[in-house]
Amino acid sequence: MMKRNRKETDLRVANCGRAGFTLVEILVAAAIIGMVFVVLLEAFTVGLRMIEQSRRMTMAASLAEEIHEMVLTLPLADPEIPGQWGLEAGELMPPDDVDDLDDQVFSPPVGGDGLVLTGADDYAQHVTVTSVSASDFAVAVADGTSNVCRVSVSVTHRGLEVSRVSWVLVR
Ligand SMILES: [Ca+2]
Ligand SMILES: [Ca+2]
Repeated sequence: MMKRNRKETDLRVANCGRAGFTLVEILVAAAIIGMVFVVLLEAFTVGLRMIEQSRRMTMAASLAEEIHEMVLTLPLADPEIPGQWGLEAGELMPPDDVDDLDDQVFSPPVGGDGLVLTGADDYAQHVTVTSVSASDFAVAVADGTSNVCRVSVSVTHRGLEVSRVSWVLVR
């Protein structure tokens, strides 16, 4: 009887040595899990930031395109008062010539039809129109003295520029 009890005790002692984890092992495992969690959280945050940045750039490109559509069918000079640069007296948006858009800021942004777009209140379209030389589009000339102009659109989100595009119009 004594012999059997002693054997059982020896077995239990031996099993206790192998089963379970030590405090050090648990702390090391917790530290590793913590580090992995921090890395995953950081990757997730960076991913979200990139998605948001991509969404803003797509929206900015779309808002610049709205201005492009707006000017496509407009004459360079006003049909009634062709010699004046900018909005003619008493005129309001939408424009009836391209130079009406010079130094205009649309906040909230407008569509190609001049109507305010919904769902884009944090964005603004800043438009400049510059006359350029017909022989060298990189050379600016006095406003209204050329049949070529460069239209530039800067799109901002909460005051920070997201994109800037420009194109040349020849009439
Ligand atoms: Ca006009
Ligand atoms: Ca005008």
